[in-house]
Amino acid sequence: MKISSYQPDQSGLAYSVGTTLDRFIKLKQSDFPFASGELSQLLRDIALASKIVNRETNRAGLSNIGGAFGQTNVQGEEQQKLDVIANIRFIRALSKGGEVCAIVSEEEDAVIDLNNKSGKYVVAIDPLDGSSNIDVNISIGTIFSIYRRKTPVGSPIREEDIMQQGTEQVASGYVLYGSSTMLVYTTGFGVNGFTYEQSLGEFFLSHPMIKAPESGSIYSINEGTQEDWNPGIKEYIDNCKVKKFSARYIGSLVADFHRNLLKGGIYIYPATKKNPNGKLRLMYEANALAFIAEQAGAVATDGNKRILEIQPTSLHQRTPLLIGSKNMVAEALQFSNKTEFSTN
Ligand code: FDP
Repeated sequence: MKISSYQPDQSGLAYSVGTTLDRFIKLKQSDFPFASGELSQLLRDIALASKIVNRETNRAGLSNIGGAFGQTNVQGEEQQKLDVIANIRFIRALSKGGEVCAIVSEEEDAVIDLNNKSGKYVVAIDPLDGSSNIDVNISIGTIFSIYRRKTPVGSPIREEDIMQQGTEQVASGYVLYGSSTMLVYTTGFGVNGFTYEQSLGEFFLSHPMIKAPESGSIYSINEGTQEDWNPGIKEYIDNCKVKKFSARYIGSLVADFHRNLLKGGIYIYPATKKNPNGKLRLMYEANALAFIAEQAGAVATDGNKRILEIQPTSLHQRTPLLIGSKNMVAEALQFSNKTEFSTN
């Protein structure tokens, strides 16, 4: 019997499809000194649910799942059918996996206790962000944060398991359902992005070790609300215009954040008269993106404080958010610090 050792193909006829998310997660499991594979499985559960949500969003115009659901969520916002579907899909995936004990979701008033005796992790999730863009074929996203519970595994869930600062996240990420679908995540060892290959049904590593440019020339803010901003923010944006920066605002946080992360830019959702504490939610929007931003060399603040160090006091707490390239956020703060932001 002849045995020859494996030689990678040199013909160039069959290009390599690259590293799948599953393989990458497995390779990186050893980054955690006491990893037993649960966090890896949890990330895979999220990826699976995101593939299903991707399928639903892709055919939303064809099936009867577009439009409003006819109910409002806890923040009084009208729920879209796809908001509800995504919420069900993610909660189902997380409850079946066995790694999660509790879930905080934008679509749920209360913490969901999964009554899972072996679950070590708490997940905070915005199942479908940017939902006002669903019906008009514009990018939307999913945002998630993962925490390790503080109290012993198997004991009843307590407030301290849920109300953790962003610095305690063990992983966070987002899925962008855009011109291509991407999953970007961090476990505190850099940020990696994966693009979904529809025909193979797999995410492949496409953006290894993302680094945010330190400066940029894109600013993203809803300028329609400018009469309600503090004067410092208005001055900063006026200054962006003097510098002939580009205004880019999709109105889907994930999409606006992702573009600025790759190209260099700043996203601002300030305190306004209508939303004196900002509009975005600390626990399942700002914290997750702040962790990613910092891991990529960018920064995130509420105007006074690092986002990751804000102590949450309620599940659906809002926060002003300035996030993006280091130098741009620093400059925005110089302008905005002339007046105060509110954080509670
Ligand atoms: P949406 O209300 O459509 O879900 O998370 C809230 C969010 O979208 C962000 O994705 C988006 O950046 C922002 O609100 C848009 O708010 P405005 O319409 O006030 O600009």
